[in-house]
Formats: sequence, structure tokens, C-alpha cells
Amino acid sequence: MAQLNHNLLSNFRPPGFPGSYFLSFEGIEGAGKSTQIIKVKEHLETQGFRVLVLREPGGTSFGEKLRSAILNTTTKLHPLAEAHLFASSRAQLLTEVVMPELNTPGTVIICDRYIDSSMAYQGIARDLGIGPILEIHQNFPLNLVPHLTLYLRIDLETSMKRQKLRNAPKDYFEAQGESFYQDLIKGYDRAAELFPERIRTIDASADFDKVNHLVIKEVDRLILQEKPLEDA
Ligand code: Z5A
Repeated sequence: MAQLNHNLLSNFRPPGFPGSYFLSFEGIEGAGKSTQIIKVKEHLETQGFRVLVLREPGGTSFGEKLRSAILNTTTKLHPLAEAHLFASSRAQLLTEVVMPELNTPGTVIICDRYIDSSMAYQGIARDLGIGPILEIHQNFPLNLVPHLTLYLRIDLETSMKRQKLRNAPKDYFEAQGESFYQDLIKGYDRAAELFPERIRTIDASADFDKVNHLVIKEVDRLILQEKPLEDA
């Protein structure tokens, strides 16, 4: 894998809409993203925020079509093809939903997966490299990243245990072997090293309430310390 050009990192910034915030949740399958997002939404709504939950790939009608095309494909895609497909869905989501919605002060957008999934899945597990992922995202609007990303870190064993309990049919990525999951964990750990200001790593192998406590603490640190705009 080619050496990463660290100059690329400075291209990325959160969207600048006063009083509004962009959050994302990341982690391997079974990390608990969807479950925690529901609780964070409730928590923020009690603070008076308008909260929208989106998922990637998806969140727009074009994105949902791409989601279904990717997750149901029986053809093994080239990692660069995968990376561009996820980036297309993301660019559309940013233009059609994220930016227009954040323009209303007091809005929080919570995205279930975002650019770090591309770094972990396509960058490391699919061996494309993190550099090419960052290059694809270096121009507007793809250079917009969340104010805060909660990386719910679990190990392979915990992921497998939770997948078994759920016993759902496996999609394109879920059908991969154990080494793929180990690479995903390495990929997320690398993303957290590269973006220490934005990404908070949470030990998500603990019970739900403990994880939720840590998650809410990070969200409050971002949102409640920087006071939302006063009512006009
Ligand atoms: N992908 C990509 O390759 N590149 C990209 O750029 C993007 C995505 C954006 C979308 O998957 C796929 O696209 C994904 C990566 C790829 N591939 N995979 N795999 P998805 O959105 O369909 O699936 P997911 O994100 O992996 O969802 P998930 O498996 O549902 O994971 P989760 O949302 O993190 O977990 P959960 O549903 O909240 O919880 C899972 C189970 O664990 C559930 O039964 C819970 O009750 C249980 N759980 C949760 N927390 C706990 C705790 N703390 N203790 C015990 N049990 C718990």
C-alpha cells in the first residue's frame, strides 16, 4: 500500500452552519450503532434539537437504489468501484439532505456510517489504501466531515456473537470471513489515529447502558458546551 500523503488530511472540515451539528456513528457489524442512535436522538430532542437520522449508503432515493445494488450484488466489485459508488451516494446525500437541513439552526443530523466506513471497508479491508479514499473525498462537498464521530469498537468475537443472536441473512459484506473483520477493526483504528479531533473511540463491548453513558458524554461535550443559538 502506498505511503499516505498527510497533506490530504487538512482538506477535511465540518459543515459551518451555526447552531447545527453533524454526527456519525461507525463500527463493524453488531457494534450497536443503530441501537445507540435511537437513544441519542431521544436525548437531543429533550434538549430542544431537531434531529434527523440518516444511513449510508442511502438517505436519498438515489442512495437507496445504490444501497440495494451494492448490498445485493452477486458480482465481486473492484474496490475502486465500491469506493466510488459509496462516494456517489454520499455526495448526493450531502447536497440533497445534509446541507439544506443543517441550514436550519438547532438541527442535528446523525448518520449511521459515513466516510470512515469507506476507509475501513474499501481502504483497508478491500486493500485500496486510505490515501485513495481521501483523494476521492478531497473536494467539496465530499470534504465535509462530521463535527463528531462515535466509533463503537467491538472485537471480532463480540461481533460474531451478536450476529449469531440476530441470525439475519447475510449481505455482500456480511458474508466475508474473519480476516475481513480483523482488517475492518484495523481500518477503523487507523481512521481514529488520523482524525483524533473528530473520532472518539468507545468500548462498545460493554452492556448497552454503559456504552450509552459514554456516548452521551461525548455528544454533550460537543453540543451542550457550545450552546445552541438562543431563541430569536
Ligand atoms: N459500507 C462500505 O463498505 N463503505 C461505506 O462507505 C459505507 C458502507 C457507508 C451497510 O451495512 C454496509 O455498507 C456495511 C458497510 C458497507 N456492511 N456491513 N456489514 P448496514 O447499514 O446494512 O449494516 P450495519 O451498519 O453493519 O448494521 P448492523 O449490523 O445492524 O450494526 P449496528 O447498527 O452497529 O448494530 P445494532 O443493530 O444496533 O445492534 C446489533 C445487535 O447487537 C442487536 O441485536 C442489538 O440488540 C445488539 N446489541 C447492540 N448493542 C449491544 C450491547 N451493548 N450489548 C449487547 N448487545 C447489543
